[in-house]
Amino acid sequence: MNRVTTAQITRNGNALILAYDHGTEHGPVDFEPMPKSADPTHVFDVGRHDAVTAIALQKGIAEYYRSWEAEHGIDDGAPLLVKVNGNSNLPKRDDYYSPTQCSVDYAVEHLDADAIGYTMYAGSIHEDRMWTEFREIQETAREYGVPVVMWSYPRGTGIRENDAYTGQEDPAVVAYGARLGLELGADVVKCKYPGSREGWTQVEDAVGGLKTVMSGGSKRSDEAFLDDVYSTVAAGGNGLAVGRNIFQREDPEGLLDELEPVIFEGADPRQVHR
Ligand code: FBP
Repeated sequence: MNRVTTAQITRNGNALILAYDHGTEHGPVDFEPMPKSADPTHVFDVGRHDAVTAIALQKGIAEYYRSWEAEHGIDDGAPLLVKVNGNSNLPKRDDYYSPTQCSVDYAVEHLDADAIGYTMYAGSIHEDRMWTEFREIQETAREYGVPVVMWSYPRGTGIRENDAYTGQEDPAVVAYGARLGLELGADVVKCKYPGSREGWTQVEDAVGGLKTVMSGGSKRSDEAFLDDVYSTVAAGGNGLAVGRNIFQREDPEGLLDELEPVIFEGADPRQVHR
């Protein structure tokens, strides 16, 4: 079976995925800088901006999203990417692992998912298990013809013990994680920003043309954030999957206005920043 199209979550081949799974991954603390962002409908509304090509939600919020659309007659919401695994940071674990809590069947048949998302922690002692779980997810998604976005975040005991490891933004580590997206059959791979355009070039050199998107990271200034996104796209990346740098802002639409030409036209942010 061939790769499936990513057309439903891209525009001119690039993507701006609005990630809103932080209530799972980090907890309500991520909403404190902008309390209205704790209300999913606020973020659903932000996702209606033209720049957004998909919204990434955990199962329960995805159910809420579809009800919100139906109840309010909304037909211009962002395409839905259902994140089928995730974990909280509450328990003490022996290493990184992200359990699957939504089947691809449920995501597609009951939530009408346009795409599937899965976090892979290569380097953890649970890597082998996650590969097995990913295999089932990827193969089922292929049956439905929906694309799979891999959040590829190498981390954990095994990788930390490697003397050459300098952290999860080390370009060699990011490039290895991106390569795994290609090897394991993802259609898009989402990676930490490796600190520079050169770092992203190293990522592109590893992926054989697979679509890549930059992971937003913690909130920074408009200028710094736009620069990182520009460097990613200039190095051949296909855009962005972003949460905090959008929903922790007072005016998320203002930044989306500026991201749109950078991601979809390759514009230099110095020309678009107000
Ligand atoms: P941000 O843009 O806020 O970094 O969101 C991207 C993302 O991958 C989210 O989907 C996820 O909740 C979070 O980062 C996980 O980040 P980490 O595991 O590094 O804490």
